[in-house]
Amino acid sequence: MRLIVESKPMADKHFERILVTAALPYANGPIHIGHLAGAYLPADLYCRYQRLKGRDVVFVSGSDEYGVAIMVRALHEGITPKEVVDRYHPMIREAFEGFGMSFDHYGRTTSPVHVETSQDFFRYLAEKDVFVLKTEKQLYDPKAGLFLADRFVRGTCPVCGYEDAYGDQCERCGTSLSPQELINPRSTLSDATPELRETTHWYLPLGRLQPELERWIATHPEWKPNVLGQVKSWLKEGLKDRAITRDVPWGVPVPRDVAEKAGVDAEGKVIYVWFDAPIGYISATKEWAAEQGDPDRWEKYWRDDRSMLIHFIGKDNIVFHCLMFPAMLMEYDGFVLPENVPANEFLNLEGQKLSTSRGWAVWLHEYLEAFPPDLLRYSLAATLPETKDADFSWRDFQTRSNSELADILGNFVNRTMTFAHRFAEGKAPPLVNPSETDREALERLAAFPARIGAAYEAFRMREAVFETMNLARLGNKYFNDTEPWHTRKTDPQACANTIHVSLQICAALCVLMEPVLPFSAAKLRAMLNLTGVRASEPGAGDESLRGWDEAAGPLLEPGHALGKAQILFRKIADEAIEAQIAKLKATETPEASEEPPYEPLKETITYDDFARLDLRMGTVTAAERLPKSKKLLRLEVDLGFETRQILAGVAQQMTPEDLLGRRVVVVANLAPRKMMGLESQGMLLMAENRDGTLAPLTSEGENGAVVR
Ligand code: B3M
Ligand code: ZN
Repeated sequence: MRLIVESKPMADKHFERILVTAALPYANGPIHIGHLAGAYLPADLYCRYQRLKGRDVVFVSGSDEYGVAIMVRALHEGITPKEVVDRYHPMIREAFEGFGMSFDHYGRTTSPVHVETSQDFFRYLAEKDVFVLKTEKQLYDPKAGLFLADRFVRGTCPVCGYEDAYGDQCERCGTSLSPQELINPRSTLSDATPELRETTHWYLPLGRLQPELERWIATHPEWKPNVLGQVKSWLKEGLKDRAITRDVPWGVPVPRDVAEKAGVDAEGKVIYVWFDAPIGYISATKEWAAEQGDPDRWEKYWRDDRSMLIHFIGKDNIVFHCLMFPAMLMEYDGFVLPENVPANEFLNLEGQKLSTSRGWAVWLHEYLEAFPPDLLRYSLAATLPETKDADFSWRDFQTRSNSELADILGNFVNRTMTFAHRFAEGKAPPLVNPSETDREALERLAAFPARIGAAYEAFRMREAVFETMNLARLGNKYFNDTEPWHTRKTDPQACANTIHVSLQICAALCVLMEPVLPFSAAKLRAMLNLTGVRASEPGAGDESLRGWDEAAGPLLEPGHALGKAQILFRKIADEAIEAQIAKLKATETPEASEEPPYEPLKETITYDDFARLDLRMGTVTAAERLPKSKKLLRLEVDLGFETRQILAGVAQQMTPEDLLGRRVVVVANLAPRKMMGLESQGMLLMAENRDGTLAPLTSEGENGAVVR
């Protein structure tokens, strides 16, 4: 099969097959509507459309199972990274299935094929001398015995002073940082102050590759402006070499032979997740080919320039798919480069940013318990964040479902089926002496496949969906204009013609709505008893069948017997929507659902170590702020046998009144220390909660009593 892509920008290129990828979601949690709207739904719409066109499409994705995101989740839950991905990978895969994501293969990056493929890729580029080795000082946690990846260091942002900035970015002011820039850095693993240690890593020399990347990007002026905008700003800033290995215990190991040749100890070194993850697209294609019983077939999609590669991603992944991965592919000769990267912007929910940690999300597996998948597919597809951020709201979802799917599309199909069964014996009547209105309706119908198709080809999914609904609108208008409820009595042939034309519109709709509404299309297919038509599922692209283009002409022969009528879309009641809104509000947790970690235990001590402390009961008899100090309170504590002056560093958490009169435990044999010109003669014991608040240790014991 030879396919010629009709959309303008690609008019001069001839492709024979299409390889579509959708970003690999991190297997560190379930997925939500934001994921769907960013990459998966548009990719699925595109693939289903292309399959209906009869084109050779392979659609791959998979779970991204390495990287710090997974390690953080594992630490959080107190399980191993492997346990994390084994929990979430099946969950994600099932949610995708439930939404009809028509992957030809959905893989995972812990698969042996993937590990080998990424190691081979790394090895090939290493042997070609593409990489640069650099030995540098990096932050190391001496307590945990680990080099600290960006996310494992927190400290004060040098730009805005936020005390909890990550090593790679300050979440308050958005500045991107390197861990060394943080003030007072600390390890989130152990709270230790990281030290600088030498380590050697492989770098992808993006700086050197920039001119080649620029030349290639210049050949794609047709890319979406939001994508080109980001790419150009990265290029303008000048690409920096990127480390593509890490010292962490979770990832694809750096191949030993490569390390040996370079004279580097491979122990504990893994390939950076953003190097291996996009290779996951290749591994998934390999696994797919093997499943097809044709293991070499993946090369046709990756290493033949008649193959068109399209990456569907969210906007936060642009630099990796438009610059870094293409650079890798360029250096590994013979690979195709992406023909387009139609990245989407972000989806908000009820006017607020989606946030996993705050519970502000609609989880796909939960949605599926309440509503059919097609309703969300439609609602999201109609409002995709294609050029700017978009908002999903439950009310809008209800309106789209009720006023568009049920009232326009469902209603048109329902009227047509009812008339056909009641007044045409459940068959498609022949068209005899069609009126001007009949002919015009058929002519206008004929234009739809090309019009909707052009929108899909140009990645304008919203427009494609809008045009699809316009065909149902056309159907309703035609039905109203021809008034078959009158002609049924006055002019039976005119009524039969209305039924004929309406059924042809239903059949065309059945094909044309399938990308966005695959489950309902299958229902409609059964209702119409429509056979001999291609499906949009993987492997269903039989060329001898009728498909997208044939939807322009009549799909139903006169005399064709219809199936039973069913309801396509049920209306959503207000209560069902209110329940969703209430649920969202209820699960919304305050900002810090990312709960502060428990402090790790200190090393074991003997009883003798403990017995060296002299702890005594005392009563706070005076407490005051020190005018020049933000942190210190000056206390007087009565120990029974004497009174001590103690400077306590608690002024940010407590007022003098909080402590005055309290019975407290004092470390009585702590060496005195001068602070702000005053001597502190001991220390109060306090419990420090994980949120940083303090509670003094107290007891009923008399002043001077020994605590042991
Ligand atoms: N897992 C990041 C993300 O989920 C990453 C994408 C990989 S695509 C090769 O946004
Ligand atoms: Zn900041």
